Amino acid sequence: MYHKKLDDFPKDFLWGAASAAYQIEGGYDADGKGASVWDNFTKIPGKTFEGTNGDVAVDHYNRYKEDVKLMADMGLKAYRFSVSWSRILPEGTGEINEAGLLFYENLIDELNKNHIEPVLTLYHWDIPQALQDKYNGWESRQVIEDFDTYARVLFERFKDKVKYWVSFNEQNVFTAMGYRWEAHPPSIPDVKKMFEANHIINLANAKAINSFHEIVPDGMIGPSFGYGPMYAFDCDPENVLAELNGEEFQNHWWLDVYIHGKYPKVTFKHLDRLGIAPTIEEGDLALLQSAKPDFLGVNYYHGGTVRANEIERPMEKEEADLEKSFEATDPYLMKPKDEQAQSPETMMFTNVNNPYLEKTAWGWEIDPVGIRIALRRLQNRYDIPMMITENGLGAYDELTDDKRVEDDYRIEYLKTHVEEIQKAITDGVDLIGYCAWSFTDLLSWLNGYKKRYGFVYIDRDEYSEKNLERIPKKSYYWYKKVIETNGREL
Ligand code: BGP
Repeated sequence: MYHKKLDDFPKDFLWGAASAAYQIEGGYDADGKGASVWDNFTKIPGKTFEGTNGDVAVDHYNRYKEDVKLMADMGLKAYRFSVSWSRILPEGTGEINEAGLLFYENLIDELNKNHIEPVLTLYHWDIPQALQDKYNGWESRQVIEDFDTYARVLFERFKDKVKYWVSFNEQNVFTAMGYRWEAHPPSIPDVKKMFEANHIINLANAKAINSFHEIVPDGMIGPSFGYGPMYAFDCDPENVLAELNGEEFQNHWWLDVYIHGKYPKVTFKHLDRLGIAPTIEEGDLALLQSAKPDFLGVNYYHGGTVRANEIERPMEKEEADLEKSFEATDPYLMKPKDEQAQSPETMMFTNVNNPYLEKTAWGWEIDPVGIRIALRRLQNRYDIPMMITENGLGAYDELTDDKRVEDDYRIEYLKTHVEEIQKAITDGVDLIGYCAWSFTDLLSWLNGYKKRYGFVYIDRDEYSEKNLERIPKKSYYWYKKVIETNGREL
């Protein structure tokens, strides 16, 4: 849609920035904190870049006041952060660690005092190690109860201080990274387990949302989903079908459950035929349907381009051979079932390069129009208020001798994305806020400290904590202006 004149951003638009506990806090065992799976995983040789971990991270645990001061000076309207479960319940369940609660309470008070809306994420990937040891974490239904207990502690304590809550961060990412790609804990390559654990997380999400509505009736809660819109490689109908498959398998598989409480039929049937669909017990669907998020958090970095997999269109000879060796040409018979089950998307689509898009230094596509497409598709399908809970550029930054960071590339990235967001709002999308990733530089889960995202440079690297000095980058002053003018000056 072409607009001659764009709408203004809503008057109370939440211009924000985001972070996650493990990536910024440090203080990994301070004041009674228990270990999380990330505390242990990062110590396994070879798992992270140069063996980096979050033991100290950017020391936000000790320097939160200084960080909030920088936010306030910038005029930030919202700050999204996550709570570390094992700071609150060191064993995951049982005894509450008051010192842990107090840390977050002080942070929240500091934010409120400075008129910065806290956006609290309950879970950003750091389940207590104790629960992993006790019953394999997200693989056991016991975790539904335990997560609810943890969430209730926070709801009760902060119900009058925090209005916006995120339940789970990027469930699609942490389940796939943990159970398919061995890149995150628990590092178990088992697709069946991934779908089982994912279903249990859906139930935990639903139960916690219901508890929230009981305890914090005036607040708003929703999951943050890592959404990447799928594009068809071209208008070959086979490729359009592949796009449909990709969108359903990669996105609707989670989003339909969050918003409508049910799994998309085609993907469910596909997974069922491969023997990897989740086990649905009596009462599960009723629970999923009873929980309605108040908004959807959207983390947007890039989408993906797909075309039909060759397997769907066998060559003549292969086809003939197949007919000989199988009674039917059912594609499900082409490979042994358990092999297919390891990569269930093979039959649905294959990822290809998008020739129209440039990439970051880490190979992520840069696609500002994609954020508008994402918002439009989500508005269209789910019709729910949304908040961009992450969006940003990971880049190498250089600190000059006179302590400046001229990150014009980051400004360009954010500016082009915010422009597309404004178009989406003008189209009619209901967007309540935008949280850039991230406020300060922080630990990139697998890429150490050189893949930087922040508005504020942190003087440390993989090899030394140096002095952890905070240095606002050029983008910090750019965003300050954006906020001041409510997006009129980009
Ligand atoms: C998202 C995570 C964030 C953050 C971001 C950038 O998936 O929710 O926690 O890490 O990606 O990722 P990376 O640090 O790998 O570049």
